[in-house]
Amino acid sequence: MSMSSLAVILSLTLSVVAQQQRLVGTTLSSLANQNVNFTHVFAAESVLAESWAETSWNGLTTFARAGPLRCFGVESETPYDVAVLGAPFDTATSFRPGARFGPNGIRQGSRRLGVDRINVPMKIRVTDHLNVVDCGDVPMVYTDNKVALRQLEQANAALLSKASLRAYEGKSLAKDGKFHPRVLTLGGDHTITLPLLRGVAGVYGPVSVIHFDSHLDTWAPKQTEDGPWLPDEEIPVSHGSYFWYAAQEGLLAPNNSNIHAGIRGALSSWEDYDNDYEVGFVISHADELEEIGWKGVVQKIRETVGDNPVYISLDIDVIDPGMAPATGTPEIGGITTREIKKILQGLSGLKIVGADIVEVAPGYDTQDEITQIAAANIGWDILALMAKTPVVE
Ligand SMILES: *[C@@H]1O[C@H](CO)[C@@H](O)[C@H](O)[C@H]1NC(C)=O
Ligand SMILES: *[C@@H]1O[C@H](CO)[C@@H](O)[C@H](O)[C@H]1NC(C)=O
Ligand SMILES: [Mn+2]
Repeated sequence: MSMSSLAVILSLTLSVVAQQQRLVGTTLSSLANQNVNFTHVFAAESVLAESWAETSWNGLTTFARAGPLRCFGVESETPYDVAVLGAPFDTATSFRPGARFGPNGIRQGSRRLGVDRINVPMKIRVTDHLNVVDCGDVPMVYTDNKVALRQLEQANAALLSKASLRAYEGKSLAKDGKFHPRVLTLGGDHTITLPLLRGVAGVYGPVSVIHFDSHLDTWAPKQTEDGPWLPDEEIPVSHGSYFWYAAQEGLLAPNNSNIHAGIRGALSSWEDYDNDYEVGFVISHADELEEIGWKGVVQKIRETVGDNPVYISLDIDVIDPGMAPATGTPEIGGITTREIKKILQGLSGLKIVGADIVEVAPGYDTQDEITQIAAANIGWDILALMAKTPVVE
């Protein structure tokens, strides 16, 4: 085909398109009510009121379209059952940073989910059982980790100290016998789990932790590895040592009733395993999934935590980097998103007092948001677990 005939076809095509656009424009503007009053159309009593925030890309972006709430501000008196809380903190990571953008990345990944939609494998609709709100992100300073972690600790404690919207038959697991909201925190690097555990332990006493991760995170702070630091300098908590501090503070349930699942990171020394046991954990390695399957992992987890109150902490690097590349310290040989869903389904009936999803660093994600979508769906499944089982003795 010659260049000139190509040009003719192109100009004809363009003029047809332009004509169609004019037609469509005319039809729409002649049909549309030019004076739509949005306040009226979306008023509380209107059938459209709910849909303002409940389609996938309209309204405010919250976690799985949970209602946005200014939990620390003018709406702090409004009761709820679960608060989703962002912890935008990444200044204690050992390798690539970026998890401060994790909370909004996970929210973005959750836009096709809904707390009011049926989770088919879990056989539940969260909003039939729980009122979930999204509190937005806690302000955490970027210049002083101690202050930042204290900010999160106080914000989390403020949420946990309230009474939840719903109360249940039977005795609450909380030390004060009352029913409190549960918090699902979106990280942030893994260091945030320390202040969060202080919160749940304050309400329930020591908790059994189910820790999904490719790394142990129970290492004692070391001058050589966490820095290097100069002699005599205080070594601050990092995303590899927060469980060591949690054990020192008595936040973890005793008798090795805490478990890591998905472990596969390299060690500096075989003694790391002795240290890990002393901190209070048992281990399910990623590669044993091949032999024992997801059912075997579930059995090991359930035997470990028994009937204790449970805190779930999930580092997105537990998932294989092929399915979740956007994280600070990726490790190959991870578990699949299908496996994590089966394992979470197997935890049905456990008394989940709180949870976090951490180490999502959206800057390293693919354009299709694969990691953020994986993290969001995991959060949605954890909400389903919370909906299934109230925190009752
Ligand atoms: C729009 O609707 C609201 C709520 O019904 C009403 O209060 C308001 O007066 C309306 N505004 C106009 C310009 O009609
Ligand atoms: C821990 O184990 C010891 C020894 O088996 C036992 O005496 C103790 O009651 C256990 N503690 C808890 C909280 O289960
Ligand atoms: Mn990790």
